Amino acid sequence: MSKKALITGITGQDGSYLAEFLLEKGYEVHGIKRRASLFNTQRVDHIYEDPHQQDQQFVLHYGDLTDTSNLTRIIQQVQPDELYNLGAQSHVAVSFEAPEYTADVDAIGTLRLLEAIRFLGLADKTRFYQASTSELFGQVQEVPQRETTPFYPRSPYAAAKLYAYWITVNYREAYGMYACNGILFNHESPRRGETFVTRKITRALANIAQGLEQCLYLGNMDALRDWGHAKDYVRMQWLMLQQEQPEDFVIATGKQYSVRQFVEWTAAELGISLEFQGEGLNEQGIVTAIADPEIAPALKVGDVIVCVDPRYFRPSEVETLLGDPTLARERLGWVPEITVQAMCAEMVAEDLQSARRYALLKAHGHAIPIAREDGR
Ligand code: NDP
Ligand code: GDR
Repeated sequence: MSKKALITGITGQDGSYLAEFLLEKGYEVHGIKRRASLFNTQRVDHIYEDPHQQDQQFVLHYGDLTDTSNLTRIIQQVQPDELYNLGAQSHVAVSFEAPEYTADVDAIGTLRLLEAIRFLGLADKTRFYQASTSELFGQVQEVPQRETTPFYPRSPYAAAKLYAYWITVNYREAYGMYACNGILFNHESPRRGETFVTRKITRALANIAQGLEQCLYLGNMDALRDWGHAKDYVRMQWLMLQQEQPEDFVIATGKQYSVRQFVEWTAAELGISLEFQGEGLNEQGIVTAIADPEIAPALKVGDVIVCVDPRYFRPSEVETLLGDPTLARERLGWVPEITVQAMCAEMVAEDLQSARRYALLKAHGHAIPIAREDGR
C-alpha cells in the first residue's frame, strides 16, 4: 500500500514541487484546491490525472482553509499518513490590506486542520507539517537566525503565522502528535508568483528587453534576503516528516543578498549592464551596455529601466534576514544544491522564453496578456 499525502496549497509554488516529489516517491497525492472561476491549475497540469481513470495517484479536492466542515470531511475521506499545510494568503504586502482574512486562513486555518486530525482520531496516524516562515523573525533579534532566535513579527501575515507556529507546537506537546514547523527562508523558482520580488524582476526585465514593458518599479531595494530554490526546500519538508521525533527546523542557505543585487544578476543574464544612480526615491537603473541585441532588441544605452515607486514600500518592513541551517544539515543531512545565481538564471531563461513568444505574437498582430504587475 502506498502512503497517502494530503497537501493544502497544492496549486501554489511549493505545493506543485512537493506533489511532483511525492509522486516520484510512490505516494498517492491528494490536494486541496480552491474553487475559482478559471481552472487555476497551471502549476500542476503536467501531473494532473483524469478522475475517470482507475488507481488515480493524484487527486484534487475542492476546499478552503476557512471552511472547517469541508476540511474535516476531506481529512476523514483521505485518512492521510502525512498532511502538508502549505496553503496560505502568502503575500506580506497584501496582508496589510487583508489582515483579517490572512489571520483566518493562515492562523485559524492551521488550527482547523490540527483539530480535525485530533477530532477524527488520527493523532497517532497523520504526521503534520506546518509551513512556517523566516518572517517570524521580522525585526531580527540575532544574526544569523536559528531555531532558538526570538520571534518579532512585522506584518499581519507574520503575526498569523506566529499563531500557526505555536498552535503546531502546542498540539505536539498536548496530544503527542507528530507535528512540526519548517521555518523556511525565502525560496523561489520559475513557478514563483509574479508579485514576489524575484519573479517580478525576472519577468519585468525579460519583458523590457523584448519591448513589452518600459520600466520595472520597485520598493525597498536595500532589503536583504536569504534566497534558496523551492525544489531544495520541498525535499526538506518531506525529510522533516520522516524522523523518529518531530522537530522544528530553520531552512536557509546561510547567504544573503539585496534586492538590488538580484536586479543586477537578472540584467546580466540578459546581457544588459546597469548602473544605479541617485538615492532614495530618485534611484534609477540605467542601461550602460547591451551585449546581445537579439535578446534586448528594444533597448538602447541610456534607457532608464528601473525606478523606485513608494507604493511598494510596506508599512513596517523586514530589512534583513539571514538563516543558519546548521541543525538541518547535522540532523537531516540537508544541504541546498541550487545556488541563488543558478536559480536566477533558470528564472530568467523561462521568462525570456515567454517574453519572446509574446513579442512574436504581438509582431503578428495577435493580442497578448497585458504586461501588468498588479501594484505589488
Ligand atoms: P503560494 O502563494 O505560491 O501558494 C499558496 C497556496 O495556498 C496556493 O495554492 C493558494 O491557492 C492556496 N491558498 C490560498 N488561500 C487559501 C485558502 N483560503 N484555502 C485554501 N488554500 C488557499 O505560496 P508558496 O508555495 O510560495 O508557499 C507555500 C507556503 O509556505 C505558504 O504557506 C507560505 O506562506 C509559506 N512560506 C513560503 C515561503 C517562500 O519563500 N515561498 C517561505 C516561508 C514560508 P490559489 O492557487 O487558489 O491561490
Ligand atoms: P517576502 O517576499 O515579503 O520576503 O515574503 P517578497 O519577494 O514579496 O519581498 C522580498 C523583499 O523585497 C522587497 N521589495 C519588494 N517586494 C515585492 N513583492 N514587490 C516589490 O516591488 C518590491 N520592492 C522591494 C520587499 O519589501 C521585501 O523586503 C516571502 C513570501 O513568500 C512569504 O510567504 C514568506 O513567508 C517569506 O517570503 C519568507
